[in-house]
Amino acid sequence: MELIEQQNTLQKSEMNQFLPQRVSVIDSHTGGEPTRCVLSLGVDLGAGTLAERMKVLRQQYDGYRRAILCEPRGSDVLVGAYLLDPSDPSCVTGVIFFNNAGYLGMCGHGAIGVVATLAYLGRIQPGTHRIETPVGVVEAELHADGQVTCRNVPAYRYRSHVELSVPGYGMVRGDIAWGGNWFFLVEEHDFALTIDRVGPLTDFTWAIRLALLDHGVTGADGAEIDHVELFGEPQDPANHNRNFVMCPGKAYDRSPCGTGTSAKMACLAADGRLKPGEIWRQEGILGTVFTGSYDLDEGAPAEERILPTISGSASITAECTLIFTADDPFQLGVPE
Ligand code: PYC
Repeated sequence: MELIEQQNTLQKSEMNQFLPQRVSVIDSHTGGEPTRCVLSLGVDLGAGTLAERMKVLRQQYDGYRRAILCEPRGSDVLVGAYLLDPSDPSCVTGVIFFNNAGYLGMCGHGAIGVVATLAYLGRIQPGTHRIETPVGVVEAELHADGQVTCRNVPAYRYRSHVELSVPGYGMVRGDIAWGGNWFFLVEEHDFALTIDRVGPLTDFTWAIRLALLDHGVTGADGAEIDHVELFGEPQDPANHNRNFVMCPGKAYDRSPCGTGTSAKMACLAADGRLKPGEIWRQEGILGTVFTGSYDLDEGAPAEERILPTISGSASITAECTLIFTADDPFQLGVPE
């Protein structure tokens, strides 16, 4: 308890000068995975690109992330989506995604949650809308029935059949792919992908994550691979596949994971197992489904050839104001 108090005192002295007392948020879930849209933070991140502003947020205001998402106001599974002015005027909004561990370049379920939230707020109508993220512009179509189709950033497989020695589990083979985040994708394993096996699935995927770090296995340019995705047979024969996705902060994705489905389609495309325009129905661990497909831009460099789209829907679950008071010992969240 002493350590927690010391940490909180430190965080408070860093934060008290700028933490607003009230922050408005709208919560939703996409296929079971929650998104908390932050409507305004009242901080000046400068006038740079979204990537530059994300850097300022991370360097100067990181306490906001913990305060908004972590316990006692939130939980490990929440993904935050900070809505801010886009630098590209053709976009309806900019968004910076974050979670209990840090920041996400893109987030598929989160983008669907953002579109549902903008519709709920009356800021958009059915039609196509552009959303700026730190890793590029995402195009989203809001359909009249509330379904959302997102054209993700380009996806690609970086390496295939990578052998990794995972303590306690032996040799594990997987592909490394980018789908807006970096993924290690594993098809060969002995685990049942069912909700009652979440404990062992978490242990296994987290051991893979640590082994990737220990062995220096990375994405392009030394990027950390912070998502691990397992695949198995779908429970519903109408779907092509089922997944379990471990996120960077050790929470598993309750949805089929939009960026993970994009990374999967990039691997299938590279193996000639999914053709452009063909439908891929990815079932998640709760049985919810994202429908994906991809277009091929033959003339683009290898990393930009596969243009994935993901469809799903989100439900609004709360519209509320977070309150931060100076005498709350956990004003800035429970330290990890
Ligand atoms: O849907 O892309 C996604 C995602 C990433 C992490 C959690 N969900």
